[in-house]
Amino acid sequence: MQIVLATHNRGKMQEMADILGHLPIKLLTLEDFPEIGDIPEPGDTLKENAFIKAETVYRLTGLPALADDTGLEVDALNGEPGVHSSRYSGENATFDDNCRKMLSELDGLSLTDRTARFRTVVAFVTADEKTWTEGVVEGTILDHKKGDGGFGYDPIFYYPPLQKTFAELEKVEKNSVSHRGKALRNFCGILEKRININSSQT
Ligand code: ITT
Repeated sequence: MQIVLATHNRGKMQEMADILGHLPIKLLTLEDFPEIGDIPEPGDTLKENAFIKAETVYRLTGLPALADDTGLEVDALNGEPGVHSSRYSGENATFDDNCRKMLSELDGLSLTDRTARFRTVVAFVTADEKTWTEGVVEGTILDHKKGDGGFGYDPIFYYPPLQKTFAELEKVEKNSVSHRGKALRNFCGILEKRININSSQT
């Protein structure tokens, strides 16, 4: 079985490949399909956007497609930027632009008022199946950047149980506790059942 990871974000792509690496499937990425450009994400929810990405890639490749849509929900900002996380500081925002805007929006707030969570929805689309799972991790937005691993908002997302930001964690450590790790392990359960059913029918 082959699955296309429907993302242009290299950080995500790497994490998804690491988390799914033990499964007996061949993982392809959008780098194998350079003709597929940016996929618009007009949905109002992570689930809608995850399905838009997975369905688009399934339609264009004819292969099972797995997409991830992720948002950072900050309580002091009423859950924003959420589904708008990638363009938080503007259309062509870099990760650094978005972190800076977040730090400036929360300027002056104490640590206890800076609670937030990452939420990931992964959507999987094949010829005969559409399924999705979710993963959430709770943390706090620091008042400065710390660490140089990961991507996106990782340098400002502090994870209290390990007393580090996500950018200070080893890759394996981040995947073991992250929103994406949780969503994809839930998905692995579904996929393993599917693989077992198919192999018992042959
Ligand atoms: P694709 O749509 O091609 O998958 P994207 O970067 O646009 O890539 P999202 O819309 O899901 O993906 O991401 C929303 C934003 O949240 C984006 O800026 C990401 O870098 C950031 N983000 C996603 N996962 C993250 C993580 O694990 N750690 C830190 N930031 C993350």
